Amino acid sequence: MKRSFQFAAVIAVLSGAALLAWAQKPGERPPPPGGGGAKIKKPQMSDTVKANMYADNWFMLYINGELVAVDSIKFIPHNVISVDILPTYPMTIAVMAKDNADPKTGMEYANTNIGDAGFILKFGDGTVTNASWKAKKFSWGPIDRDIKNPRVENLPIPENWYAVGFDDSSWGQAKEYTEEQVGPKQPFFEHDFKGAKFIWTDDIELDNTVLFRHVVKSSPDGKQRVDYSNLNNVVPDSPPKKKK
Ligand SMILES: [Ca+2]
Ligand SMILES: [Ca+2]
Repeated sequence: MKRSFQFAAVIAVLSGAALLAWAQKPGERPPPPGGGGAKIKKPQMSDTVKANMYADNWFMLYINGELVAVDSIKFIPHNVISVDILPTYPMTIAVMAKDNADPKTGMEYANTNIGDAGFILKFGDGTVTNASWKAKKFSWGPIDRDIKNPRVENLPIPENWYAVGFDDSSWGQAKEYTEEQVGPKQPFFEHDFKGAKFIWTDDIELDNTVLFRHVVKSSPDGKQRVDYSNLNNVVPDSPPKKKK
């Protein structure tokens, strides 16, 4: 009797130590705000927000270093890309946007036209494009608007331009353009872009490949949201049953 009691006590101490070790696993993120413990609820669609983007003519979007959306139409018709995202803050948004342009001449429609550009974004948490975004041109032309002898200039796209830690401190600010200047097509008016501004670099006609970056420090709508970014390392409420 006494021996089995001692045995149970040893087991209890051992499992207590194991639990402590598990709870203090190095590198583990602190519990999510409001979570209060190791367990967090599974994210629901109500935890997501809608991300609406419109580009003249094309874009790709990264959030916190991960590719989230690619414009499915390279040129025309002008379309809206609308996807669900699970926001976490701080949120680093990085966008590559391209006006349709021949890489050798910077012109479009068989080198007959200097096309114009534009990009606008709105997330359901209130994140919008405006002049607070960073911007830099990487391909522009035709230089001096010379359409008889069109030339373009290019800068190499930096590696990891979309990474959270990328240094954009030398970049300029995005320039805002009016709806009249960009002239968005019908799909734009069928989606929520209220409060967002069209942006581009300084020359909306000649700058043909541009990068934008923006950091959203906390949710613009002030809503408290659970950080699900480490979800795959968290034990869910009900783990999937193992096959016997
Ligand atoms: Ca252009
Ligand atoms: Ca265009």
